[in-house]
Amino acid sequence: MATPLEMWVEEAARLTKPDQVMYCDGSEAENQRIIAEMLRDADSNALNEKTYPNCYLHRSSPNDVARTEHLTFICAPDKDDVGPTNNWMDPDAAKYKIGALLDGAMRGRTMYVVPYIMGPVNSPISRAGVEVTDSPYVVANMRIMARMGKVALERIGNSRDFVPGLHSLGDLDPTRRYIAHFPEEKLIWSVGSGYGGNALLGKKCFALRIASVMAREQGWMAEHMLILGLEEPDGKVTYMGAAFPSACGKTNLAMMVSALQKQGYRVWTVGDDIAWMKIGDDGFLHAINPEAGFFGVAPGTGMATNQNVMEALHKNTIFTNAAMTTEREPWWEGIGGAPPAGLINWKNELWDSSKGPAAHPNARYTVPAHQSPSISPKWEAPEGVPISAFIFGGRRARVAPLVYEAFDWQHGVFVGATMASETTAAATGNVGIVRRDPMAMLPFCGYNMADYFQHWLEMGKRIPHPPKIFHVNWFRKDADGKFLWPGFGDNVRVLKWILERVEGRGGAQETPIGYVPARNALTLDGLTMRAHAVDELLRVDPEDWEQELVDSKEFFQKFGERLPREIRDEHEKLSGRLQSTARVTR
Ligand code: OXD
Ligand code: MN
Repeated sequence: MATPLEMWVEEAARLTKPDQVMYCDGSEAENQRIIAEMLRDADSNALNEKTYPNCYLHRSSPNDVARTEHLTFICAPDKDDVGPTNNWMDPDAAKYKIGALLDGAMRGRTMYVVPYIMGPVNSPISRAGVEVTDSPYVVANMRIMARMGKVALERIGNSRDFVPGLHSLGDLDPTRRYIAHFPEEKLIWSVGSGYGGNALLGKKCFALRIASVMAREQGWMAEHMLILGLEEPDGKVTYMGAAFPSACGKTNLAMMVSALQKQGYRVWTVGDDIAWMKIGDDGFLHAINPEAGFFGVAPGTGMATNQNVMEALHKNTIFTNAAMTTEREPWWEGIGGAPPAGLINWKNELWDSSKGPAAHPNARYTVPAHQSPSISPKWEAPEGVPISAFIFGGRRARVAPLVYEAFDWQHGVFVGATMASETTAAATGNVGIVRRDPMAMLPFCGYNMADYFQHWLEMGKRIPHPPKIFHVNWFRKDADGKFLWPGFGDNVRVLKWILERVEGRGGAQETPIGYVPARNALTLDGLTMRAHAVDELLRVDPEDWEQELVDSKEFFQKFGERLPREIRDEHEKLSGRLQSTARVTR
């Protein structure tokens, strides 16, 4: 008798009509065959075997270089369940419309069946998925990003306990591109794109959009968060989850070489993008990283900004839309040094400065997580790691101070819900526009965000030892437009203050928006910063915050009556605190 998995694969094959169907076992021999298939495509190259063994460069279609949020849909029967921040399609209408594009889409191609596990193989928090795809590039990436093949097939066995995902490159025409999620069925359909965030279905589609729905139904959390451990001089490690919008430095923070390493503060990486969290028997929220690799933004990454990932990238890595040197090594802006002569840009042309950046601003690397020297010894712990702090953050030239702590969980949920950030190249559209991005989940929440805020509020009541909640902003600028804070390895100074607050130490000063570090509470030795820059970094300007309240109110109005009362209350409380501060200072 066919298993549920086989039956679903047959159904997908009946629709897409591939020439052949190949079940992937995840073995090295199979990987080499898949890579050979990928290289047959003119847009993929093997890199220098000496300096980058087993590394490849893939160039995508120039119209397919980032996530396409306007083509991403949540398909639930009731539009209100999807909410005002998601694109909605009726499930039957979506099946009809996208089904027509998938009909025969794999003719002349192989359908690869990729069973995978999101999370450590033996973790009770992990979940299985099966992606069928006609792209060998996707298979090779999935093998890095998830535990793929035989292990997953064994876990799934005869059960129906997996999230099915059907992916086809289609004809890569953006007018025939859809990334559709069916939360009721826990099903994903993606057609017309080979870009990671649209095509590696375990990542954004399953581990965030579908998992966020499962998490709400089942009482856990699926968040767009890195997970790091901060080690203190006595060897104790405290774990934190941090949510930042795409391309705001999550990977760099998670893999940071600490500026306070000599003083015994070291950062360990558990994950760089996604956290799945459940309440453990000890009353703490326990987090696993559902992924097995890092799909990170390459431009801006160099020895000075992320030494750990640079060391990790020299083997078994797939680069996407990077430039290539005459030595067949990958290159991008920010890797260090001037562009070498003879550079081939991401469009496979001989580069010169008139052609813009040599690497696409959203060029990526896909690298196995265990290759990072910073990988935590606990990164595959089946029980996950206990989380003591949540950190929200964004890219804000103004308004938000370097760091502040929420008064309590409910206020912290409000802080997360009012998060905003300047947009980046990780999604198509304008770059540098401030947009509201609650908990960095705006593009990734699989249901109505008002209900998502409610879920956060409920979780706070259920977690006996909830994480303390903080907000950071590494990107504040002075009047001349220069960054006030050095960022990168120096961000550990902020993590150290957060740790001290978690431990009940750490001086703080109360402001209307929360607690900021007291004067001298941040460890700044070894940093040459102008004295007033620190004051400027921690300044809370009531006028800026009044404006912020106007903007967030406008955003919240979209949710109408569905917005939780607690969020409205926090809004009013903040408004009251700002007004009384203004009265005192006037
Ligand atoms: C990512 C993203 O790729 O958030 O992680 O876009
Ligand atoms: Mn992300």
